Amino acid sequence: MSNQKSAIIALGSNLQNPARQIRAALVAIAAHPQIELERTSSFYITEPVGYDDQPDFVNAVCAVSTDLSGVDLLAALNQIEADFGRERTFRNAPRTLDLDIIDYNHQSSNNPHLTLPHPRAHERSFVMKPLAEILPHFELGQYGNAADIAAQLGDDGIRLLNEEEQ
Ligand code: PH2
Ligand code: MG
Ligand code: MG
Repeated sequence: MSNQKSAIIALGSNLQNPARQIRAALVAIAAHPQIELERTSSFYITEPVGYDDQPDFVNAVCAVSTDLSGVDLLAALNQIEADFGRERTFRNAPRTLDLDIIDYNHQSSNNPHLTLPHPRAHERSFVMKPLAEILPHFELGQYGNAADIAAQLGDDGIRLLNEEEQ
């Protein structure tokens, strides 16, 4: 592939066997002809943020390279979400699969459809902890490196998925 860009994608699920959804989503991402999966974090069990009355999530982060533009990468991820039966009901609602672009080639964008870096990633340990695991020195926009941001957020409400739970 020519003109490769790097991107960070956060994965989340809290319906219909979340760990299986995340594993299958990684397979779907890797199978896309224009996306190469470079690194994948461990899976984490995380308490819901924003809307509490829903099951815990499984979250993970992956690093990819791609020759897609940011907007085309978003469209590809939205298509995978739809393939996994994602229904969009209300903000922060439970979901079979959520794929969010956290960073695209270290670009900044105010496009309301694709704000870069992701405007809330630095506040969310369920994104920063797995990102710090795979790329501790990753510089997330103006917010500093992943390891420092994750350390500041702490470990409340997040733990590694046990092997028996996979
Ligand atoms: N995603 C949200 C809102 N709240 N909480 C957790 N723990 N994990 C998520 O992936 C998540 C969330 C919106 O996309
Ligand atoms: Mg999200
Ligand atoms: Mg999303």
